Amino acid sequence: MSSTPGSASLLLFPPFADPTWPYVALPTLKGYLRQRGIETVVRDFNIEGLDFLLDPETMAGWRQRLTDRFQQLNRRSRLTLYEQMEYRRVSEALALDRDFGQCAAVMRDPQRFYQKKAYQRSRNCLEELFRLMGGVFFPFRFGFNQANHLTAPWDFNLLDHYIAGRLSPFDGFYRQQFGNLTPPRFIGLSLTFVSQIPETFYLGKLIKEYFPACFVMLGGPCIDQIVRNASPQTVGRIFDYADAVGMQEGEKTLEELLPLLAAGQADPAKLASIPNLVMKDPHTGTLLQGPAWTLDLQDGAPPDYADLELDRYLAPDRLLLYSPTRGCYWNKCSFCCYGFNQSGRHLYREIPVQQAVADLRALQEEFGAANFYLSCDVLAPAYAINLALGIIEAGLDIRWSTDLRIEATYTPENCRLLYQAGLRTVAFGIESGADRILRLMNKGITTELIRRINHNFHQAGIATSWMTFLQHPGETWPEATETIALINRESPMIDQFIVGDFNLTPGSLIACRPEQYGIDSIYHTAGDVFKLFPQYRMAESEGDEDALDESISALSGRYHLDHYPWAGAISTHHSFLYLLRYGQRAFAQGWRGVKNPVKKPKNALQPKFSLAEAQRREEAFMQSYLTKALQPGKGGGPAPLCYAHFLQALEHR
Ligand code: B12
Ligand code: SF4
Repeated sequence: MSSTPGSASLLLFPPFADPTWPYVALPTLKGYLRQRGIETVVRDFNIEGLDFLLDPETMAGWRQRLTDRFQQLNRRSRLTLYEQMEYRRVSEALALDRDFGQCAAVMRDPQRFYQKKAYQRSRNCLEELFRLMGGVFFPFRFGFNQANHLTAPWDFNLLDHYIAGRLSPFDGFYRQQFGNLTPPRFIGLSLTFVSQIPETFYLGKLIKEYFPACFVMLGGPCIDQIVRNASPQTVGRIFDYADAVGMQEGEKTLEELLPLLAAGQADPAKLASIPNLVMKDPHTGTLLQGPAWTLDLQDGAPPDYADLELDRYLAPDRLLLYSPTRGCYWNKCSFCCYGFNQSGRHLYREIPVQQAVADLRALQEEFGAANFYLSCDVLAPAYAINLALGIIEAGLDIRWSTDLRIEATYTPENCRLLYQAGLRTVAFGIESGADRILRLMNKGITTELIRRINHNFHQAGIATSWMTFLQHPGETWPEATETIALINRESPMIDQFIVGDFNLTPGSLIACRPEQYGIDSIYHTAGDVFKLFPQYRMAESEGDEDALDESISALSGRYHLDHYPWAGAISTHHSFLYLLRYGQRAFAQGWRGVKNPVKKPKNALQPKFSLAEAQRREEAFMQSYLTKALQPGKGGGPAPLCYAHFLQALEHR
């Protein structure tokens, strides 16, 4: 047996995630391992699987399923509430007669992508694909940023139901792939986003079914967060789906693990000493965890995208992600989990500028990409300026986008330099327009500084995006209004913005010291075994919610705003391309809305039951159910919401 594993080691990126560019983690791991003589193969099932969903044969199978189910339900004399919920979705899905493959083709077409009407039709059509899937796979819902149940969070009950029932939309695709694969020795699954949870666990089980001897490992920020916050019992159960979990950064873990597996030396005692690796002792069932390890970025290698078909992504041009820094140099904001993170993972680190410039040049030459997204928490201001100088000096002709903090260093002159180096869009965590709230957040910026620095970027020709949110604990209504007023006043210099709502992030300063922020209690729902969605209780502040909503709508109406991954959302590939093509104000005017024509399919089936009535009943039930299901138990215990509770509530209504 050779000491370095060959293509026997696969790194897989599961659906559902952004289909417009390849995510950076697995190419980063591949590049690092390759430099050390360890070969791996990266597969992006997120994008490969999308082609499977769009395949006319898949669609024909789904249409048949929808028709059969519709006829079955339509024959009944009455429907239960749950059946009504499904019936409505199935009926609506049957009415969506589109050529989804053609819609995806528009996204890859260098002319039609930039025609706003064609673009929006294609975007709407792809959203309809997910509505159609909502009928086929009821009660599950999917999107490029979501994969969830109607209402319950993913717990093991729900996951097992999903897996045992072969309910994944990709089931056929996975089986095709695994059926043709030489048994791999190792498969690493990257669980980065919450929206990848069901497919990751599904794949874990399926891999074991096809390749019982294969070592399956999970890694990535989402599974890291789960293992850090969930109970030991929950963590223990993860090993029913995988042999090990890689916490934090995976470079060293795989550098040590893969040669051991290749040499057939995978005994638990050896594996348990591998950095960042967590596994279950096969004899005692206790959890074993290797020492924590963080990458010195000088030892990193550029991401290796060679295994990926870059023109398969839903965009007319190539854009690559590159992470020149890791962590945040500020690390203090109250609501952000990096600020209070006990691990070294979010320690701020930088790839030396000369190395980063050489990496960008190599990526440009090898993969023919001139567009980059610097994918990291933030660049320190001195680093951003030096990187710009390095790019200019090296004569690199690239365009890029990234996140920066508002800092006094970004003078008009420095912003011009950044523009000259190719920076075209920047996203700022502005958070609030009220100085008291910025102080409460430990944000280290003031509204005066925000205005001045944003102005400098905008004037230099760089499109600026503001990320803000309302309802930080302790925020009053007048303070929320100040945020909207600030965006309003500065809007001639703001090219994109978002006004979100506060979400309590596990591991943040607020989550760790809730009493300091006026939070009475933090609890989870019973189904949130992964502890991803903390709920909290605090005294509510009084205010005119409708007036605030109206001012946000009025402000939003002046822009073209959208959600991930579309043009109009912040830091997306599509927005970047539109800003490059149409300039900084590409989204700062409302676009004329485009409605896709409703085409009734031939031989449309006639629903016997009223869909409007089914919707009314569902909404009424959900409202009353959720009001109760989200109430914490006695003494701040979990709220009852979970898959089993939901099914019971339906039965007993
Ligand atoms: C840049 C960034 C973005 C960019 C680009 C995202 C993209 N799709 O390409 C933008 C701004 C668009 C974005 C959007 C979103 N993001 Co974001 N993003 C980040 C950020 C700041 C950096 C990511 C990065 O490039 N890291 C550098 C790479 C090299 O590190 P890595 O991915 O962690 O990989 C390493 C390890 O995790 C590990 N590893 C990874 N996979 C595997 C596999 C194995 C087997 C092993 C052993 C190890 C391993 O090794 C890798 C190398 O060291 C992270 C925060 C962070 N610091 O990680 C959040 C983060 C990834 N985003 C997050 C979220 C929530 C989102 C959104 C869902 C936000 C929203 N509300 O819509 C969207 C989703 C977009 C989508 N559907 O794809 C979460 C994900 C976790 C979660 N709870 O879901 C993070 C972790 C932030 C957080 N703490 O909440 N994001
Ligand atoms: S919100 Fe941004 S600046 Fe603040 S600690 Fe988090 S990453 Fe750093």
